[in-house]
Amino acid sequence: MASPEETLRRSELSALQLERLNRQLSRLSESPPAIAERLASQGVARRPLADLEEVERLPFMTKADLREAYPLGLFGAARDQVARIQGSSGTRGKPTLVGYSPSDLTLWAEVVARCLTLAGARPGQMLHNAYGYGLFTGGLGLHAGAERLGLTVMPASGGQTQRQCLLIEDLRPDGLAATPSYALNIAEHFRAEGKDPRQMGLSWAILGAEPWTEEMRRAIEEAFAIDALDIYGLSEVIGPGVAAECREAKDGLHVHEDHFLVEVIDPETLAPLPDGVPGELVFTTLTRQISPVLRYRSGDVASLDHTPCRCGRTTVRMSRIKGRVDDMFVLRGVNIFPSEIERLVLADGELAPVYLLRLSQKGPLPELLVEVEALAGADGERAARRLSRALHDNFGVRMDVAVKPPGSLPRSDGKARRLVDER
Ligand code: DLL
Repeated sequence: MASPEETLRRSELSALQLERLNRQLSRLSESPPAIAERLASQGVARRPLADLEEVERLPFMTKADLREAYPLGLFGAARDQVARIQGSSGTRGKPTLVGYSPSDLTLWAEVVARCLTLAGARPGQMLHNAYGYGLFTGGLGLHAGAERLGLTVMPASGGQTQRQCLLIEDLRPDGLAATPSYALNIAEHFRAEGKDPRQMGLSWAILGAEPWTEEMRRAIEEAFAIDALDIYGLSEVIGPGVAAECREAKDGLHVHEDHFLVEVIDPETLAPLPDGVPGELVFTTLTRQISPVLRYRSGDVASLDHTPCRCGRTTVRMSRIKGRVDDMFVLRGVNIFPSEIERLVLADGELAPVYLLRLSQKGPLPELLVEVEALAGADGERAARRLSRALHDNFGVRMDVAVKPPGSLPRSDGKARRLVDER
C-alpha cells in the first residue's frame, strides 16, 4: 500500500514542499556556517520563498563543499546531537561523512520501507540483505527500512558469496537486496555449485547503488525467476531510499518528494531542464535535521517524468541513472557512459553478463578496450566480432574487444568498477 504522502495531488504536495523548504531555509540561515554565509551573500537568507520555482535562486552545493568541510563541518549540529555517522565509500581520498539525528534515522527507515513496499515486499516476509554493512549506507539503510516494514532481516552484508548462497538456500528469503552486479555474482555462484538459483524461492530483489540497465534487469530476473526493482539514493541526501521503482509499472523510480526536492539541470549551463530531458539530478533535503543539503549536485544523470503512474502514486518518477557525470568519457568526439556499452554486452546471447572497460592513450587519441567473457560452450571469437560491430554501429567509433577466459574478469561484491582509466 502506498503511504498517503505518495498519492497527494500535485498542488497539495507542492504546498507541503514549500512549507518544509522554507522551514529548512530558516534553519540553514543560522547553521551550518558554510551554507548560512552563502545564503546571506546571495541575499536569500531571511525572506521565505513565495513558490517552489524560486528554489532556482538558491546556491548549489557540490561534493567539493562536503570535502572542504570534512569531517563534520556541514553537519549543522553539535556532535552530541548526532546519533549516527555514515558516508560514501571514498575510493579516492577521504570519505564524505554525513550525520543523522534520531529523527533522521526514523525518516530514513520510513523512506526505505516505502521502497521495499514499492518492490512488493510485505510484512512477514524475509529479506536477505547483501549490501555491505558499515560506513556505506546500503547495509544499515536497507536493514532499518526492512525492520520498519516488519520483515525478517538476514544481515548477510557483502562478500563470502558461498555463505550467502548457503543462507539463501537454507532460509529461503522472499527478497534479496544487493548491488545488481553482486546479485549476478550470487546467481553465478549457485550455478557453479550445480544449483539452480531459480529454485531458491526468491520472488523479488531491490537492487541499486550502481548504474545498471534494462538488459541487466532481464538477466537478473531470468537468473532467479524474480522481479528486480531499482532503488536509488546517495548518502549526501539520506542513503538508499530517495527513490525506487514500483513493481506494477517498472517504469521509472518514484522520488519521495515529501522529503527530497528534486530538479534536473544542464551540468554545463546549470539551467533547469524540462521533463524527459536527461541532465544532472539536484536534490534539496526538506526534513533532514543533520547534514541537510541545498540544491546538491549529485553528479548522476537522469530525466524526470511527472505523468501519473499506473500504480496510483502521484510522485515524480526519475529515469534509470544513465551514469555519473564523472564516469562519462569521450571517444573521438562521442560521449559515452559505461551503461551504454553494458546494454550491448548483455544483449549478446553468447557473452557472460560481466565486462570491464579499459581506457588508454598511447597515441594522440584515447582508445577503449572492452573486456568480456564468453558463456560456456559459446564461440568467443565470433561473439567478439559481433560485439565489435554492434559497438561500431551504435557509437560510430571503433573500440577493441577482448574475450577473456571464463571467470577471469573481476566479480564484485558491492559497487562494481566498470571503467579503468589507464591514461
Ligand atoms: O549507494 C546508497 C544506496 C545503497 C543506494 C543501496 C541504493 C542501494 P553512496 O555510497 O553515497 O550511496 O553512493 C551514491 O551511487 O550518487 C549514484 O552515482 C550511485 N547510485 C546509487 N543508486 C543507484 C542506482 C549509495 N539505483 C551514488 N542506479 C549515487 C545508479 C546509483 N546509480
